[in-house]
This record gives sequence, structure tokens and C-alpha cells, in this order.
Amino acid sequence: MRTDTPQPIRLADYRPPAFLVDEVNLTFDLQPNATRVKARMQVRRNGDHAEALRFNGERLKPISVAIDGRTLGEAERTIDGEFLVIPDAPDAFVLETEVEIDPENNKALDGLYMSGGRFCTQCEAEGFRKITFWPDRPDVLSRFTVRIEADKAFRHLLSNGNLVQSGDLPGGRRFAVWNDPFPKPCYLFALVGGELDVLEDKLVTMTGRTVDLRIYVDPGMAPRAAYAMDALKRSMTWDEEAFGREYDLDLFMIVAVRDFNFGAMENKGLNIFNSSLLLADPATATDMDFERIESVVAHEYFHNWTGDRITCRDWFQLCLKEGLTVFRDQSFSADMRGHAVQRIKDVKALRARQFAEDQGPLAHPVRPSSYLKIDNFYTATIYEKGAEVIRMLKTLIGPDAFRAGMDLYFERWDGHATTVEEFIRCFAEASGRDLTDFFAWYEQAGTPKVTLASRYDEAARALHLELTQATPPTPGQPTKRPLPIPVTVGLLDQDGRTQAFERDGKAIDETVIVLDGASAKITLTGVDRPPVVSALRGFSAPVRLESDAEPKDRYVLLAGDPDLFNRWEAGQELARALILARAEGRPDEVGEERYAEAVGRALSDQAAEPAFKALLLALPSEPDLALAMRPADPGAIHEAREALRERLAVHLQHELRRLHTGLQDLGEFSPDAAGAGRRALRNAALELLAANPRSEIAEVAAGHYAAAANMTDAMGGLNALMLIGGEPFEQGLTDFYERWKSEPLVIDKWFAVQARDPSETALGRVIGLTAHPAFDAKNPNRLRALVSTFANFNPARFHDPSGAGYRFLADQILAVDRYNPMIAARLIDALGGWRRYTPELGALMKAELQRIVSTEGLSKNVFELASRALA
Ligand code: 0A1
Ligand code: ZN
Repeated sequence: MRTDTPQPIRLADYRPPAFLVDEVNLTFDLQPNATRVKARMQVRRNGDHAEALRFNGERLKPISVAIDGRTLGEAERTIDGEFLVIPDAPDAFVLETEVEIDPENNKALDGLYMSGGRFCTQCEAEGFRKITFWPDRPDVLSRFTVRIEADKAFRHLLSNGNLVQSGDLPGGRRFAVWNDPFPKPCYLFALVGGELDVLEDKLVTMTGRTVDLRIYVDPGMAPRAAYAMDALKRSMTWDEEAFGREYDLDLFMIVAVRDFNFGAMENKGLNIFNSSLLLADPATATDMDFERIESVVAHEYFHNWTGDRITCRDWFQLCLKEGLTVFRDQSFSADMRGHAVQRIKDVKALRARQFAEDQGPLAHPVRPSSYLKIDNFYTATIYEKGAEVIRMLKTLIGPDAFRAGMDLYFERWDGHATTVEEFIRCFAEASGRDLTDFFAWYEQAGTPKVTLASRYDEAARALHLELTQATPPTPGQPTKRPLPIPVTVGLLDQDGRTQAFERDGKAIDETVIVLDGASAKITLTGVDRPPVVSALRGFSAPVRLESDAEPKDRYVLLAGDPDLFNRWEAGQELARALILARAEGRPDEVGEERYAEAVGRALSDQAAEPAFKALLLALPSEPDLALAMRPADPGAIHEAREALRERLAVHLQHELRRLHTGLQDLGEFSPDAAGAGRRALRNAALELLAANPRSEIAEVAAGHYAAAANMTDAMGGLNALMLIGGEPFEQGLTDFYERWKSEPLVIDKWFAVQARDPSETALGRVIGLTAHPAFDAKNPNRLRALVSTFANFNPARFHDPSGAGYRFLADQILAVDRYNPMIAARLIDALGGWRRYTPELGALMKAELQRIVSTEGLSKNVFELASRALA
């Protein structure tokens, strides 16, 4: 057990920095095991105080410290594990430091490290302190000039901003000097050194400036950066059109690295990407990869304004840049790929990750008020719920006031580090609205439950709606206040036709009801026919809606709600109820048959897009269903869901076979939404066919796999073979491995498909795979492909009644924590929800969490999450 219980950092304790660094010149002498970093900083005391200078510094070997050219003696400065302290610093001075670091042995992958023989950095959130002594906090903004020297073998030497100079040095070495004219916090610093190929392009901005675009990748991989480049250019133009934001430097660079803790990083002018979110071609990447690349390239680019030009005052404000930037990338993807389909995918992700977080011991507000390790707060709540809050803000004040508020925010805060309060103030001013109550969305954790009861008064042609809200308690917040919740409502009649109605005397098809108290009663008038209510259209708020709609109403919505989100949602609600009824031992065979018929009708709707139909065909996921069952029994859920899949597969077999044959890609592969939608529907049809126990399906799946002309279809085939199991799956796996063993990103998929296998033998196989020569736990992508996929996407096997799945995960967490605490901590989530499961399972999960917290030498990251999970 830890004896030195770490102290939390609290928002309430925020103080401005005691010293500022206006300018810095950094010099890197890059050597894999002994890199020297010299920093020459213009430092100034911030305000009238006599405090000592305390700069962060971790894992640094100090060489020298000097003030205004004079080297300080031991008595004038102290260096403990985490700080450089200078008690009597002048008010304004030049501070020069030199340190040595060891990038090669940095397996935590933060600060400066090596990946694939190249130097690269990851500084968010607190990696810069592992490079040099620095006030490592986002409200210290400095102008950086960076000189990099290295052996010539490291041909490309990159940092933020503009290249000032570069050339050869004696002794087979090279140098490059970069200057970034925009003051920035150190978490946006980046450096890359190595042999790389580059894909180049140009973009003319809205004011006619030409920007050079460069994507650096592993040698030979440049063609696979073409899609990312295309996505980058579309993002840049979109940000000009949608938000009036133009790129500000003459050069924009992206570098792909193989070993990366997260998805990507928005360093100013030099984004660094996990190669899995950058490299794609039809042969090696699936449509889902293309789609994610498009959205992450956009996300990181959009950070240039929401994050880089305007940054966070402190890490509690993380959602200021992340929630807002996710909102922006989701809006971009919706414009690129279709609003309804994008919305459904975003909500699925929100429910799977954020709703689960909100229901467990790790629930926290969009703006938390304390933390031990900020790395642990890069959560679905900060990102995805943060985006939902902004979406609601736009719904509540309208698109014009929203845009005016954004313009004001950019104008007022450009070049500064700020807070969520100041952000919201811009919208209050732009809209003339009092947004005080709205702010509670940032401070209150938990998913509100909204109930809707409706009563139709035929004589008065009136529909009376009664809405209530309640948010369950979350850790540290036992009581909750009501939030302003926008509920978008429309009406259909019993035949599924849109029904107009009146609100406040105006005839309309749709309205936004703002529920801002514990309950509200609203009457819609002019309702001529008995209505079917379509509520929370487009998922207008991140809440759980419980309405008094009956199955027959949901069938009306599934057949014809013009709001496609609610059309899909009606199908999900019906399926969820049927699966849960079966899991709880009261199967509704008639209902299941009726559902299969309705899905069949929806599939034959000529007007609906294939991408939408693919979503309709997919039943709610097992983790989603587990959230709705108390206590959750993953084994029963898996069986019940499989039973419904089988019924659909049998009932719809002819339709599914027709889709599977009819949707074959005949022409050129195109990664666009239309092509991807057709492939998605064809593969969804195959996945469902695989639930039909008739043996001939194995041949269809094997044929699909063998004939695949792209990775989407190859994975669709392999996935179906996995669901069928047995020899055909083994053959597929062997073939796949042989074909792709030299492609790391493809081999990740090979590990992941085995980790998702719900059959009885899968856990043994997964454990065995950790000893496979291609398994490398130091590579986060590989580790995630096997371990995280198993723990999060294979509930039937992870929750094995023996507890062996939990034991496997805990062993992995403890092993990884020794060298990469950030990645180890991310794996804890899967154990976090232990209270939601059956008592037997919950006790086994809890025991593993206890084993983790009582382990000697645990990192702060893992300690924080495991102990909060137990609290
Ligand atoms: N800011 C980056 C991703 C990122 C996530 C977590 C980090 O450290 C704990 C660092 C960076 C993004 O939003 O893309
Ligand atoms: Zn981000």
C-alpha cells in the first residue's frame, strides 16, 4: 500500500504563476541515451510578492543553473525530485539551465522519447517538465526559439513555427533552428528528429495566403498519408466557412509516430499523430479508420484556434478546449458525412463511454474541481459530454447568437489562457441571455433522467405533456439541482405522418421545450389527430429519457419518424426491452417476431441511406445493455442478445442475402460516405447472417473474406468467421497473419478480432497471445488492441464467472504501470463499474481493484483511479 498518499490539486486553490517566462531559447543536442537540453529564459516576477522561484522538473539530470550569466552554487538553488527552487531570484533576469535526459529509456512516452528510432515528444499535459526545468502550467505563455542538433542520420529536425535556419555541422551532424512567433504554453511544444518521408501540398486561405502543408511518415508510407492530407485541406477550409477561422502560420506539419499514448496532439504548427490515426489506404485501413482519421485530423487542426491561440488557464478548464473542439470536429464530420448518421454514431459513443462513466465511481463533472493526476481526466466526460454541453448551448440560444458568441470569444481571448466562465460570458453577452443556470452543466456530474408523460385531449385538440428531471447522486455530489434541458419535440399521427401543432399560437412541426425546473407542464394545441410523440429529437440533451410511449408508438416512429435519430432510437428501445426481458427470464417471443418484421420493413425502405440501415440493423451493444440492467449479468445479456440476433437472422435471411449479394463493390474503392455506407450495410448483413446456425453461412463468410478487395471487407469477413468460430475462423486467422505480418497497424486488427471473440475458449487464447512474438506491451496500440479490446468489448468473456478475466486485466495493469502509468491507468475503467454487476461478479472485480491499490510502488495515475473506483 502507498504510504505517501498523494495530495489532490484543487481548482479553488488556483493562484496566478509567481514567475513568467516571456521568451525562451532551447538548444537540443539529441543523443538517444544522453540528450542535452539548454534553456535560456527571460524570466519575470509576476506581481508584487517575495516568493521563491519554483520550476517543475522530473527525471532530469541537472548539469548547471545560472542567473544573468553567473552559475549558481548549491546553496543558491536546490533541486529535489520534482522542483528547481531558487529562493532569492531577482525580479527580471535571464535564467540559463542545462540538463541531461535519456529519451531511449523513456517508455512512459511522455516528454522526449524515441519511437521507431526517431525522437519525438508528447508534452500535454505535464511532459515538458521531463525535458527541462519550467513553470509547467498552461497559463505561462512564452515565445519559443528552438535549435536542434543531431547526427545526420536524423535528417528531419522539426519544431513549432517557422524554420529560420538549417545546415550541416562538423562531425557528421546537422542543425535546424525554429521560431514560433505565437506565445504558447509549454504543453504545445513539440520536437521531432529522424529519417522520415514527407507528403507535401499547399492550401490557399480565405485571405489568399499560401500555406505549405507537410505530413511526415515512416519511409515508404507517404502514399498512405494522402487521405489525411485531403482531410486536412477540407478541415482548413471548413473552419474558415463555419467559424471564420484562418490558419496563421505559413507552414503546417503533421508527423506520424508508432508509439503514442493517445490519438494525436495539437502542438502548434506541428501536430503529432498516432500512426493508426493518420495512415490509410484501402488495402490496409477500414472505412472506420478513414472516418476516424478525417475527424481526428480535423480535431487537431481545429485546436489551432480552440486550444492553441486561446488556451486553458489551468487544467480544470480542459473542456474549454476539448469539449469545444470535439463539438467542432463533430460538426465538421456531420457536414462531410451526413448529419443523422453522424449524430447516431456520436450518441452511441457518448452512451457507451460517458454514460457508463457517469454511473460509476469515476463520475465527475465536465469541469472537475480536484485531481491527483491530470492525465486521468482526459475522459469521455470532458470530451464527449463537454461537446454535448456546447451543442445544447447552441440549441438554447440559436445558431446566430452562438456564432456571435464564438466570434466574441475569439476576439476577446486570442493570445490568452482563460476559463469556462469567460467562455460562457461571451455567449451571455452575445445572446443577451442569463446563462447562470446553464453553468450547472459544467459543475454537476451525472446523467439526468427525464421522464415524459403525455395525455391527449381529443375534444380540445390539445396534448398535455408533463416532464420531470432527476439526476442521481455521484461521488461527492449527493444532491443535485435541476438543469436547463432542451427537449426537442415533434408529433406524428398513428399512421406515421408528421402532424403540425401550435405552441403559443404559432403553427409548427417541431419545438424545443426547455425543462429548467424539477418538472414542467406544457400544452401543445391544434393537435388534430391522436399523436405519437417524438421527443428528444436529435438527442437534444445528454440525458436518459423515459417516456410513457408504448411499443406501438415506437413502431410508428421506427417506420417513419422524419427525425432519423429518433427513428433509429425507437428501434434501439424496442430491441433493448426485448433483450432485457429475455435476459431476465421473461422472453417475449411475439414481440421479437414483430420487431424482426419491422426491421425487415425498414430495410426495404428505398429512401433510406445504406449507412443508416446499417445502424438500424445493429442491436444495442452488450455494454449498453448492461447499463440498463440492475444488477448487470453480462452472460445472460450475451445469450439474450444472441437469441434476438438469431431470430433476426432467420427471419430476414432472404433480405440479408439479397443485400449481401447486391451491395458488392463493383467500381473503384472510394472512402467517402456513400461508398463506406454501402460496405457498412453489406458487412452488417453478413454479421447478422453469421448468427444463423445454418452451416452454409461459414462458406459465405469465408467467400466474403477471400474475395475482399479492401480491408473493410476483409475485416467484415474475418469478424463473421470469428462469430461462427471453429476451423473456418482458424484458417482465416492464419491467412490474415501471413498476409499482413509486416504491417503493424493491420496486425493490431488481428489481435483485436481475437480479443472480441465471445466463445468459451477466447480468454485462454487472449492470455496466450500476450506471449506471441508480435505482441509488444510497450507499444500502446498493440496493448490496446489485445487487452483493452478484451476488457471493454468482450463482456461475455471478460466477466467470466471464475474472475479469470479480471485477474488477467489486473495483471496487465500492474505490469504496464511499471513503465507507462498513463496507459496502465486507462485500463482501470473496465473494473470501475463493479457495483453495477451481480454481487458475485462485483466482489471479484472489487478484489482485483484491492489487489491493485495494495501493490507496492504504484504510480499516482493508477493509484488515483483504482482508489476512487473503490471509494
Ligand atoms: N489533446 C489531445 C490529446 C491528448 C490526450 C491526453 C493527453 O495527456 C494525458 C495528452 C493529449 C487531443 O485532444 O487531441
Ligand atoms: Zn483535443
